[in-house]
Amino acid sequence: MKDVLTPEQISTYHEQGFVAIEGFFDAEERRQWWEATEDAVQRRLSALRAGLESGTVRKSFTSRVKAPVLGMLGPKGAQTARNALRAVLGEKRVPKGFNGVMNTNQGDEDSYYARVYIQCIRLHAEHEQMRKLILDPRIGRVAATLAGTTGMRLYHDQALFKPAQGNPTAWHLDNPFWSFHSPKAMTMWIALDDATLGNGCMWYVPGSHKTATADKNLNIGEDFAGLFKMYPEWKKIDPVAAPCPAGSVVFHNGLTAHAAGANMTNHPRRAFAVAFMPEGSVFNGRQDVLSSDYFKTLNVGDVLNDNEVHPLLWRQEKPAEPAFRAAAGAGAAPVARTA
Ligand SMILES: O=C(O)CCC(=O)C(=O)O
Repeated sequence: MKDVLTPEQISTYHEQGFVAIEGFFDAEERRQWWEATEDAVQRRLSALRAGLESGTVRKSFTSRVKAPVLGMLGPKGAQTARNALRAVLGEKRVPKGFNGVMNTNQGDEDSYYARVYIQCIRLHAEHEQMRKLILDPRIGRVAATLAGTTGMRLYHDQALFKPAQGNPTAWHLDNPFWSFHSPKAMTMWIALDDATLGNGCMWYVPGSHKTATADKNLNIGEDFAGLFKMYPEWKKIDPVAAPCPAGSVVFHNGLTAHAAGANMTNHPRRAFAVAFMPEGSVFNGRQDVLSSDYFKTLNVGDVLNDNEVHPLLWRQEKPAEPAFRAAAGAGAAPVARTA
């Protein structure tokens, strides 16, 4: 893993609001990400199919972004679905983040949003190998260093598989959807396949994170460019594409405007996104991806520090007291610790 950042990468991230790192994962790491994600997604979709067939899951759809979109039939239905999920996943325990929604947008596979991408969220909570990959502290350290924070938590994670001939991903911002607001919120988008101009690579409006606000955002739906009605000043900025080979990643600020084109090819464009929350972030009242059980326990202003829901990925050790090389005597340079 290319987990040592250059000063140029850090300054590009702050100036442009995104930075692409080609070959971030080596061939073996890329294989592990690909296999684990594919397995986790297939298990989730099997659980969904089982739920639909047994009638415990209601067929529904929504264009709301990044949200669990399958409503269950009340608490009893949720319990049945938990059991269905346990049966499929062979799990002893269903994680706290699961409250009866299937955490996927495939409830109605013919809906527009279901054809933007197959979205399966919170895979770290139910798939051991995914958990290991996502919670790798080197990733947390890179994210924290780029964002300029002393600690990073996982906000959520999601597979985003744009199907063959899939719809484009409309222009939007990430952080305004989330349950906390922070100018240091961030997403790492991992290309599991080569991401090209033809199959729906990411696009960005450079510098847009500097003028975006938490109260103006657009749901990912059929209005592809509606965000520019809210931020007409961005029409003057040329969007930049970020095509990249499989194994590359793009980090983007949670306030940077981004989109992906349609998949014009006959093959899926598979990606995985990790959403980061700076340590110390507080609840803003939005439920977003939080389970209803957990959501009910929160008050606006609470620090989101439940390790089961938002695992701490990395925290900078307390900077040491200025240390001096013993032998060097007075006037020696302090030994600096950096993130
Ligand atoms: O993969 C896509 O099409 C969109 C990804 C995205 O919007 C994100 O990761 O924030």
